[in-house]
Amino acid sequence: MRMASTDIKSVLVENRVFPPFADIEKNATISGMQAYDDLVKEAQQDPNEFWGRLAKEHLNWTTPFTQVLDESEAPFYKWFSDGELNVSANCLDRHLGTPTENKTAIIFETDDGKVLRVTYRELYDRVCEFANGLKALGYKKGDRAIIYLPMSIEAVVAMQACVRLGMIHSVVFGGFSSKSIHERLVDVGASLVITADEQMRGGKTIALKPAVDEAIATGGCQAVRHVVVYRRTGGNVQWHEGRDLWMHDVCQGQAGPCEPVPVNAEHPLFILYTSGSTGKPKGVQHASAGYLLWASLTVKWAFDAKESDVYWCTADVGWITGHTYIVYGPLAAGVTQVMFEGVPTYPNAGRFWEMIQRHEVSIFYTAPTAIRSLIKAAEAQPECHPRKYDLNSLRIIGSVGEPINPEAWMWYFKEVGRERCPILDTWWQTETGGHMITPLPGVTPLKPGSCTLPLPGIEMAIVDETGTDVKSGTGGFLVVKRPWPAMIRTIWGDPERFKKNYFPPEMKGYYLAGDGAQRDTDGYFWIMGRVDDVLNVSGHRLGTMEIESALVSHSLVAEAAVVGRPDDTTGEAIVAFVVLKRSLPEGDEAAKIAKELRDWVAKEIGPIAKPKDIRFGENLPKTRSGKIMRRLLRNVARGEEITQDVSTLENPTILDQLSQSV
Ligand code: 6R9
Repeated sequence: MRMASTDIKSVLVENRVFPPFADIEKNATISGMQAYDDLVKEAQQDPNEFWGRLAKEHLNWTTPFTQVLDESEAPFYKWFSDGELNVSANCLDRHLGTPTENKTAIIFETDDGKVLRVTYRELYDRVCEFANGLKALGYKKGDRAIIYLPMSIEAVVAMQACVRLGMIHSVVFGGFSSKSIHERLVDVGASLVITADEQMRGGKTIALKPAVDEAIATGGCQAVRHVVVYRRTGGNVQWHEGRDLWMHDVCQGQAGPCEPVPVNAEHPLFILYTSGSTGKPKGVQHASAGYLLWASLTVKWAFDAKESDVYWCTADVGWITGHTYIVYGPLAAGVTQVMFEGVPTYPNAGRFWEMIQRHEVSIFYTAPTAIRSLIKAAEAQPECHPRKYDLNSLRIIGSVGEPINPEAWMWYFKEVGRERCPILDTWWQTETGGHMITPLPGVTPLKPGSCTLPLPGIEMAIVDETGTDVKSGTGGFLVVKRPWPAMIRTIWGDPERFKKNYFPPEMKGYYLAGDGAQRDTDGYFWIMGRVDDVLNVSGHRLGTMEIESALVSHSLVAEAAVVGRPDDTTGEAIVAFVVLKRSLPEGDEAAKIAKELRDWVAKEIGPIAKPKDIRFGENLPKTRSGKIMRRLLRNVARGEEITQDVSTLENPTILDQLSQSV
């Protein structure tokens, strides 16, 4: 593991503090520092009592639990494990017969600006209809479904319908390639795939079904019985009779209630793949009750969601943020939310602000990468500047996915939040299920660039390589000292990797997050970025090893090393150092091969994994034992002066070669 020590200088000299706004504090669910401290104390004094109380208050159980936390097989923790419930019933059925029943659940805006609305009642009806259809096809509790859908009400319906039957879904982001779908299909042993003909993004049509067809044709997917296709555009698709079914045909004649299947609290709710430092992406497995408890609780605590709020999370349902903060948390909390099919820059870079104005959004949650690109766009096209729009409806604005630099934070605060909306810089991960460190709008004084303080019940710490707490102001590894209900349960099919990765022996039983962090004298957390070989490009997690394996699987490539380089817009950019099996290419030839390799990576993993910069060399810098000197390559990628000893290099001229961009 490496400690990231760069890129944080600007945040460490940050000393502005913004106290909570009185109007927000007055009405907040958790109001005032005393209320926060009381909850923190309650959780510390008796965690079982604390979590047990919340699980009773916020979830509907078909069989109540009698035990809160079971540590007998740590780190395979179990929560509420003799209780039973259904997650879909906790998102939909619970609102029937209440005023929420006829409230709008989702305001869906298409890429080309059409607006569709469903109430909680209508969403319930649609989920039941589709779940009945799946049941009629023989799907049942425990079966796995791969979902490869665009942002749509149908995506929510598909996920909720699976969960209603006790099925386990694994959503694959629409930007991933057929190869990525194939890996996940085989790994989860899916018997069902739910996809669409095509998706619409930024005025363009992008086919989805061919990637599924290709993935299944690759082989090893005998378990797949059906491919259910949502007709989004009506574009041409190849049809496999007997296997492929239209979603509307599956729903045909299936109207009426569908009994939610009660499952054990620990029943896997979903598997979501994320990149790790080694090998293939890992299937993060979440459990039903603990995850949903935290999803709905953090919507109430952190977003302070109220009856009258219009909430909008701009993430895609293919990522954890879309799972927790679109599909599960807001529905369980009965919130009205906006959901968006398209991209922030179409038809122009004012789209987000225009949508906030149109739908009177009061809680807005997006990623630093989007903010940074919209800052640039606003400079280039003044008509798209947020100041041109009426953003008075906003009350709370949030950020997730990567560190938000103080400059971007200030712009977001001033230009979008108009200096009257708190920014929630929420730190969390696919593995944590929901927010872990975040300001609370009615409690926490804000410091630009800091995610501030842990939520009540979450025991965060920063430790050294022996698992010992470090002093404030010293960098170290971010860990969670006590289990929490929404934590990852295991890596699907690989419990050993789960233990090794997240609970290494030197960490004394703490959960190791994989991020470096520091705490200041107020106890505020400052995240410094990953300490493993995981890159964060536009908020997307990518393993350097994954990209390297994709590169070396190309017939021209002998060896490849991938590192990250800071980037103004995407946070980090991918730089690939490549040794070809042939002689060193030059000029047009080098450019041609670089393009071919970029397209190759897009095909192997997905366009998000395309290296921004490819550098060719006759060799890579290696230690005497043959290890690639990644730290040196990181310096080269950043164009930094090389200060370390390179005398052991066989051929120092390769550093000059590798400094040249194609
Ligand atoms: C929710 C999500 C997790 C990694 C995490 C960290 C980075 C997320 C952050 C942040 C600084 C924040 N990260 N939120 N870094 N400040 N507010 O993004 O999950 O895709 O699993 O990524 O993202 O490095 O370890 P995931």
